Amino acid sequence: MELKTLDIFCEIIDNYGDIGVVYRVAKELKKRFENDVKVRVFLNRKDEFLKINSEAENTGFQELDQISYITFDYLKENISDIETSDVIIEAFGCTIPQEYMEKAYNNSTLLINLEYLSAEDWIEDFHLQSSPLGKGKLKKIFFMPGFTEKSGGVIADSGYLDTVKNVNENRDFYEKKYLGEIENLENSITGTVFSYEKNFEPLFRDLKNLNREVVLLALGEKTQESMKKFFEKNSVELFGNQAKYGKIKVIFYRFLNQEEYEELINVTDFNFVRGEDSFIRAVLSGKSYLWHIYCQDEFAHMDKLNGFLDKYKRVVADKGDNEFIINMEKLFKDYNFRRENNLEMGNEDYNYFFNNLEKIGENNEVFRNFLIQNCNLINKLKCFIEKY
Ligand code: TRH
Repeated sequence: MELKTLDIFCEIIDNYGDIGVVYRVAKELKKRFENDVKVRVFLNRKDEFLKINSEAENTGFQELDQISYITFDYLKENISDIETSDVIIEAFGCTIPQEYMEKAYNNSTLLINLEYLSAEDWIEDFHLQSSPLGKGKLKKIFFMPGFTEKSGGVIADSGYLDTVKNVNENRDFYEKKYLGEIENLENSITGTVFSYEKNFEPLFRDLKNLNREVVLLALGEKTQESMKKFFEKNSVELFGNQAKYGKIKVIFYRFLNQEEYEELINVTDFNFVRGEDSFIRAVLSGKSYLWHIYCQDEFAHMDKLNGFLDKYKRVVADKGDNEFIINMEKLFKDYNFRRENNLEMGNEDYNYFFNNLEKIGENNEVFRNFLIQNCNLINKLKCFIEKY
């Protein structure tokens, strides 16, 4: 199919991942389809979008970098003037407004349900399977992101890969931009922490014993609130946006727009990330990272984590370092083992991580290169649409 129009629907429930993914996919598909594809993004609400894109305004319809961003309310009010697109992407199985769907059944060709990232094996069987809609000529298919060749892959957008390269080639510039206020930067280990509710006692305990200058950039409200709990308990005072605990300095960083966040995590030595979009950014940076996975009922998040660890091990196993695998697997599991997002104390021990940042980075680079070469979601999605 020669794609001329593409609409992407996004229903934000909470957090930033849904819009984070949609914003990224919209920008990249606009760039990658060589003909002039008209791309529109429809959103149920704007709050999170306003935070990750500092150019965005609080309005029902706006155009940013040749992509239209339209609220569901605006769509419903103006439905008689809005035509549906050739291809529709419904992000994470969201509910597309009925008014739009009624028109789409007969006027659109393909509805792609772009699902959440999962490392579990069963997704390969579902990837690109169709599902009847029972009306009109519109066909629905499932697109299943994952970590294998047979899955939909991960979003390795050229915009982000260019950022990684650019930051690596211009380190001094970006260090000044993001870490300029840090004294003794050359002798410090720096890292970002972006998490859900978490008890940071084990992290501060192990970092204190490390006896090195460490700077933690705490990102997002949940991380900062969780760290504040630790500070209160240990009588650590916050001066402005900074606190000191032994040789550890914590900076409560402002919320960045998405492009700035991408730059920042490529300047620091390690990154603790959460959700799926920041996780994949960390994976594609090839640095050391820990993933705080979104907690689900009945420990479903642990199945997802185990799926990821299996895929990771398969790729890096050739390096033959058993000690590395055992230690990292244990830390990922301990970091995430919880029934719900709360401040329950975990069993994690960070010593291996902080003593082996370089080695972890080397292994992560192998995994990153494998994903870029074999599991690029954007290439797969573009190819699927073109062949359809
Ligand atoms: O915000 P998240 O926790 O989103 C999650 C996931 O989407 C998860 O799959 C979903 O089930 C759950 O919400 C409800 O984490 P994630 O996916 O890492 O998205 C964060 C986005 O925010 C990412 O695009 C990076 C961006 N970001 C900024 O733009 N600026 C910042 O300062 C920070 C910390 C993040």
